[in-house]
Amino acid sequence: MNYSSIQNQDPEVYDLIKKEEQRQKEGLEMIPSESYASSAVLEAAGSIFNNKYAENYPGKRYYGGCVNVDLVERLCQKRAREAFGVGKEYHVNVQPYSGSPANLAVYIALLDFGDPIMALRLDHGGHLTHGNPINLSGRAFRFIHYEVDAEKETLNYDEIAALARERRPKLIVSGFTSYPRIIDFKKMHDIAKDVGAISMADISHIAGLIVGGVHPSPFPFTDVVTTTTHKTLRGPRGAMIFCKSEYKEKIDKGVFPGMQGGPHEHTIAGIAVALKEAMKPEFREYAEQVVKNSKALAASLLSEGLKLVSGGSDNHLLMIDLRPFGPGRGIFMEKALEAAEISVNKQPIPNDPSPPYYPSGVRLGTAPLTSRGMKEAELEKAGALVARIVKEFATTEMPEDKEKRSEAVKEFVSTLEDSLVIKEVKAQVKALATKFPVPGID
Ligand code: DSN
Repeated sequence: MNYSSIQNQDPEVYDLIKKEEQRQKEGLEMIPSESYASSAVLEAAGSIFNNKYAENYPGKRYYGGCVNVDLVERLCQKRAREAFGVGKEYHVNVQPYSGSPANLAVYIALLDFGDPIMALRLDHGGHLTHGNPINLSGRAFRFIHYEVDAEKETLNYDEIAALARERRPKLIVSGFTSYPRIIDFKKMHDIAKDVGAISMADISHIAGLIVGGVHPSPFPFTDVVTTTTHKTLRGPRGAMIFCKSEYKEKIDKGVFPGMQGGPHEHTIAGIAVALKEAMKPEFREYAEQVVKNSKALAASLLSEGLKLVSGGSDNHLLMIDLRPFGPGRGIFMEKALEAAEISVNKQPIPNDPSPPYYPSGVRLGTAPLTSRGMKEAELEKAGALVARIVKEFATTEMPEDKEKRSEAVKEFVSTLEDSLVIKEVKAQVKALATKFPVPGID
């Protein structure tokens, strides 16, 4: 990317962009909700479509001068249908600013406040907008949470069906934020239909895997499908809502004017570019490699004696269960790995004894490294580096006293600078990372 104008006009922001470039190049980005967008996607998302107001939908805007944004939005909608292999039986709204407003727009469009909705519990892999009490979704609707199986830590469709029959929700959400296994969207849809509920799939994490043909699709049966566009799909930070045609009017009204004002047409242009890229054969290869890389990473971590939620991964992500070391240690691992330039995020795991800010797991994903061209050998190496840090630092105890936790984290971080293990791993991380170009940077 060429940042010469920023360099001339705003050296402070320019310096931060350059530092972030360096961080993204020299480190191992392993956060499963992230990936690298191409230069073409970044150019479109940074384009002069940024300047245009265009409330409402193509052909019926509240502003003049929408000739080009109408075309770009329609192009994006057409490509979205093509990429996901759906016909006119589905409408797609490409205006949601991101995944959270997309999910909330669906709820307010199709339900009344207080209506019952079923979704997966947050610490079992669900998202904040899947009814967490501190999120608007959980405050405005009556969520009934299902769980993963206590032993296998995977979805138990019989239990979900029984809960649905007992509680009669009006909408059932499948699709998750932190679930490392294949989701049977057809079963989830059938469970919803059995109780007269709307089926909704939030495919934000796995959209790229679905387009790439390595995860079963929620189409052509699921009533409503939401997705962000910036995770495995590698677009700009935005979202889309697919719905069966019968819900078109309500969904469009739910997004605008129900939830949002003017759409971000520059983002929509970027999504259009990303969708074109996602239909190329190279994208399918990338999606296949993402899954192979997750399996290689899982095998590497397991061979180091670490425990993984559900025992492994079928998609782009996995979670290390740190409970064998003790509860609440995810934050220590996130900090220690960050000190070695490996980016992961602390993550609640099923039946976590600790709260979400001090959870007992870390979550890792393979999409960013795969988009740099890394394969199984590199992911095995990355797994060994992660395991070295975990085994060295996960023995640090998290105080039971809530008041003492933040101080314990500060103290822990202060010890990392002089750690020889961190220094060694960081050098190996840099050697591994810098062998591979970064889309959008190099
Ligand atoms: N917060 C995102 C994630 O990291 O999974 C989902 O919105």
